[in-house]
Amino acid sequence: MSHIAIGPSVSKSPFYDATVDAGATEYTIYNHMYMPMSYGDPLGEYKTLTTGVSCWDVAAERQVEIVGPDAAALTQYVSARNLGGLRPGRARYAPMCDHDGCLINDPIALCLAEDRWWLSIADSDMTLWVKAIAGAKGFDAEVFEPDVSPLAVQGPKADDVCRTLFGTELIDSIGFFQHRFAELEGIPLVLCRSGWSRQGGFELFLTDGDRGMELWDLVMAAGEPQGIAPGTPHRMERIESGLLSYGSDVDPDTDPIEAGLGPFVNLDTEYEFVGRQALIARQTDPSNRRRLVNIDIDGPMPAPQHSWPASASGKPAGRVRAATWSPKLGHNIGLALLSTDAATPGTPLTVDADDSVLTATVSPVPFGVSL
Ligand code: THG
Repeated sequence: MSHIAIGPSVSKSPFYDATVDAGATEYTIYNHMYMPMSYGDPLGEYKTLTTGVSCWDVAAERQVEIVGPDAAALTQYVSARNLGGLRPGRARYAPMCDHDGCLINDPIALCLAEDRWWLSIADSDMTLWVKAIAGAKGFDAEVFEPDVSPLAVQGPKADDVCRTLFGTELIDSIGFFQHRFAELEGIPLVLCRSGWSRQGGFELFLTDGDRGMELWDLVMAAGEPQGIAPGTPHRMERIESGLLSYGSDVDPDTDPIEAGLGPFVNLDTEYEFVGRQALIARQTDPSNRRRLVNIDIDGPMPAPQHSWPASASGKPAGRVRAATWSPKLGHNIGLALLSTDAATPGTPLTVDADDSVLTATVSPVPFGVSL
């Protein structure tokens, strides 16, 4: 069997050795970095995440730091969401588009200070993009990738663990998508109530990459009474919860509204942002528009390694972009990017899943809302 070579062009996170010691069995490459995907027990890890608390190395969620007099204006110009009123200590989910109105990343924008912002990115090279936009448009701001590595503490017991670490007063004063500069035994970090699950919790944005092992050990020790275990962003939970995975769920010609991110995009703004005009034009041309929908899949299925073609009434309808077993529903579910006529609830689909043919049905409402 062939393996992917471990080489210097892909970097290791400050928590990498801790994840190896903790028994990570699978890594993916995300933002040119190894990111743990599994510790070998998907259902056990799902249970820990949904009933207890788990600790994730998500250092591969890199930051684009934007600093300077035009930092706020530049961050707004590259964001399809209105960031007006976003004050220091607050964050907002802010999809980014190219000039064709297509989604190129779906970061969380964190306002650290009026003139200092982070875009906490999904898997695409946004430092290059924002730097290029800044240079081409003459924004007075520095754009770079800082030494910042998020460690996520997620699950219904995450608050308890974080109270042990940071104190009840601080933890209970931080609302959803709010953040504070904090320290843990002298380890500098930004503490944010966020994370890629709907189970609640925090992300600890470590700002000194030499201290990853120390931070990991502190979190694991503090979480012992709650039975904290190492985990990873979890495919089952995130599909059940309706959280978008930019790299998996969309293709390069998908706009944020097709991807279901309409509520996080503002087209009626008085200012320009990259892709605004194109996005408006796409809305007025419904002919080839698509929609990312949830589907229920009948019976067993092979493990998906890439997207699968789907058809409705014998005609090509789009592709199944992601699929998983749902512990909550007790059957397989997925996300399909379909032409709008095939995307109506109840539409029966035939899915060409490698060597097997599956049947599926478009679900009535997004899982994130219904479950
Ligand atoms: N945390 C951090 N960086 C990240 C992610 C993260 N970068 C990559 C990826 N995840 C970015 N994508 C998302 C997608 C969804 C959410 C966060 C990041 C999310 N969405 C909520 C929702 O859809 O309900 C809240 C949106 C809102 O109310 O604004 O949390 O997880 N650091």
